[in-house]
Amino acid sequence: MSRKPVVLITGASGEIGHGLIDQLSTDTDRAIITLDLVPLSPKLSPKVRQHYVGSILDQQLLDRILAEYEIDLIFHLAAVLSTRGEFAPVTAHKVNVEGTLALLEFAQRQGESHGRSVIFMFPSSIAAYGLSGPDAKKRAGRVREDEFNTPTTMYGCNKLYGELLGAYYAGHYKQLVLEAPPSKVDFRGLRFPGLISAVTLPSGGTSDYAPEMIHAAAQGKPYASFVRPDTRIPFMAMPDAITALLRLASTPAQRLTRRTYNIGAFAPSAQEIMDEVQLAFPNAVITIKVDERRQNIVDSWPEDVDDQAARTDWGHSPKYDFHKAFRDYLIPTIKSQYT
Ligand code: AKB
Repeated sequence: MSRKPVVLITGASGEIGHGLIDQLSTDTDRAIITLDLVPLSPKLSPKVRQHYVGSILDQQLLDRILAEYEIDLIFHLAAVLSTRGEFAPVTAHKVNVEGTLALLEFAQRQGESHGRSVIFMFPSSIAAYGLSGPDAKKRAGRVREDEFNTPTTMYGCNKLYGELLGAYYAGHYKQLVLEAPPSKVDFRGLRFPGLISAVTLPSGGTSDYAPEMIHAAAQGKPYASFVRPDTRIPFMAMPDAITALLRLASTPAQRLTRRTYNIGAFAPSAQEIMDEVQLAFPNAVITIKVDERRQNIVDSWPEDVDDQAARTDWGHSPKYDFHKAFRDYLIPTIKSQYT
């Protein structure tokens, strides 16, 4: 039992969780507690105070955590991604919407119990956008947060609604109830581009062609890209995604002009990614086998995002551009991992 402030990470065993736990555990003042459907990897376990194996939809489990810990920062990473969500839309809605609602309510109750605001970090996605196809995408160029909010995937709809729910809890919670407790949720969302990690592979996403191509080449396995070579969406190296989460979480609330921010880094075409992978792994066998349905999803996401608000308000400044991400992070780390 601890009454010291702790950080809660849901979906901790996923891609972002790995990097986030590594980084957060270097801050010895704040213990980490985690929640996931599966146990944490042996490498991560020693870095957290307590790991709960269970579902974010398990109210009894959330009540137990509420009673045992004083939480003032939540990274709500648990989600069903865009490809998997199309095969199981009701499950995706349960996890992505009902799970987020349960966690927002949990944050409000935590805040009421200790009297301080709970910072609620929510990874949203470029899937919150919906453009009508490659031509519209080309015309739109770098999109701003409030444009084209007409997603076509269950995951995108869920993320966009998650942003709205967060803004509701932060700004209008029980607005008609006289003497209702004030909002205790300080909601902060980040619309992530496709993320590429050198140490883990994503599962169930539609931006997965980039990380899959790189990891396959490093292992000497052939890879068939499921998108056309001219497909372009924004990507980011995982260390920059972790930095962005931590930087936004630690920015004083009065500096923030939005609840959810775009963040970008680089926006290569699939062909440019293939060329870079081929350069690093000359024997790589990469072919194209377009999956029209997944292609349609990627074609509805923007070519790039306008992240000026994030740069101005809290200093978003990715360390890795496209070439640096490959040469200084992805290729050396992946090579050492597979050899
Ligand atoms: C996905 O492809 O579902 C995610 C995303 C872009 O949010 N990686």
